Amino acid sequence: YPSRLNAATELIDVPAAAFGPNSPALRTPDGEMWTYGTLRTRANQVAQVLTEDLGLVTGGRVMLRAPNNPWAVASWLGILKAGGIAVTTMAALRAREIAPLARRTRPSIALVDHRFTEDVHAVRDVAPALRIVEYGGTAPGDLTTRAAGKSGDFANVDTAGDDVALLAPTSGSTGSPKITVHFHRDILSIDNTFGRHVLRLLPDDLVACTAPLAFTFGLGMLVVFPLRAGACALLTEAATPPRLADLVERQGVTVLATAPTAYRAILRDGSEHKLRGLRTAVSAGEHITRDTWRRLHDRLGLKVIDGIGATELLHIFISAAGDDIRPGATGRPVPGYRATVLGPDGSELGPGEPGRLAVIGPVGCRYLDDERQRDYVVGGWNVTGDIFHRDEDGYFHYHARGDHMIVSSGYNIGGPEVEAAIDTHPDVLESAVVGRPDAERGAVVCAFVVLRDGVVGDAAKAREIQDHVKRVIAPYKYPRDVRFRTSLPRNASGKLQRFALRRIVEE
Ligand code: 3SK
Repeated sequence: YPSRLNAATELIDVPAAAFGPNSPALRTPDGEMWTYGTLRTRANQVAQVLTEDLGLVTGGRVMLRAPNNPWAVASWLGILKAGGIAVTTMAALRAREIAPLARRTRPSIALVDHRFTEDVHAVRDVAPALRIVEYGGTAPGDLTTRAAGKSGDFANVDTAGDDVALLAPTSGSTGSPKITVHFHRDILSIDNTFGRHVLRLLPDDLVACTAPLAFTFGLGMLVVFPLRAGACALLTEAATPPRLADLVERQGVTVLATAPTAYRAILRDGSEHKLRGLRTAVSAGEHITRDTWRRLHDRLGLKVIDGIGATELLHIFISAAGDDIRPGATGRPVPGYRATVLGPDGSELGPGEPGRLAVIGPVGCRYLDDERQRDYVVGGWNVTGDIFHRDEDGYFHYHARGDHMIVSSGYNIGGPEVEAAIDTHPDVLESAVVGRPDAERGAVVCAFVVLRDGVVGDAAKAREIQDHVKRVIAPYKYPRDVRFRTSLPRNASGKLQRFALRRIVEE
């Protein structure tokens, strides 16, 4: 990569010129359409608002909080153009989850969809100088009104390829989020590896993805890959499986990227015929079983591209497409990456031996001021928490998640974070959370809860605890299964025996 590089130039300015300013770049299910020219102008206007009105300086951090919609994309590109650093946060997060992110990333500005401002205002005590700018509402100084007053001419800030462009939090298994740091060149790298070699979008493609833009899987699928290919992204704020299959059919989606849960749900309700127009389907976020893969293949002739990625590495690093796919295996290292399997002592294991997956490539893990970097990057390898084995042909096969992370419907849910939320309920003495295997969601959060003396653990109390968790942290993390116990299994030194709980739910 050239030493001076602003990723936004390659993501919108160059494509707008190459594919034509009138080519469709973004669509929404209710008929809104932004061309490449419109997106470039609006991203420029956001950059003008940030630098001229809000005093953003190069390297300044801007928090983004919005569901998937065109202004969220324009905001993200505008931040990059202005030489700022985007701090992406999921719209579903609550104040309690945003506060540690704000404390650690220290944004000076937050660009927030007007429906999600309340929780950002609630973190003012940790970020008193934060300027919150809404969009989409009627508040004075709204981003869209400010943008409309700008010329739309902006010369991108001359950043270096290894200047930071993105701070992407990852929930982690410990409850305290890790914040991954990514450069301008990293953003283009994911397209030059997975995008170009595996996904191979075409300018006529319409791409849909259920992941939020704040999850780098969604950012790649809906922004980076389509824009670099001259394709169009369909931005949906919420698309649950039956609606997702309808959307694919009605909108003429040609490329769908979602978690295996969504494919299983579509197969279960028999709406898979609505996916007939798909040219490509991508499954990531969790492992797709051979059975789900086969059923999609047998009914639709689709060869689903499976992939494993990590926020630490921005996107997918093991995958396969077309005739390279071996059903049941995740795939091989994406061109540009090398992968291996490490044993407990850190030595490389041979074919067939399961161990920790380790990867090396153009994007590497850099945590923001976090000692856990030492556990993730060992001897130059990025050591993921996942257990895999490699076969004789170099294909990688998934076994399990190696840490206390529960992957449910493609969402990574840190067990300790859910426990901490449950424990704030006044009737709860203590709790422990594990993943219970689930045919539809891959796993669901199962909570073992010890109540205070005299409190009755019945269905009403379970619902009360579930509602409480939904208020305290992002609702998708709530325990779908709540089981009451008089005590939790502990060893002699008082350490929780989580494996004993796992054994119960796996029975
Ligand atoms: O596999 C994942 O969880 C992932 C994480 C970040 C980006 C992309 C993917 C597929």
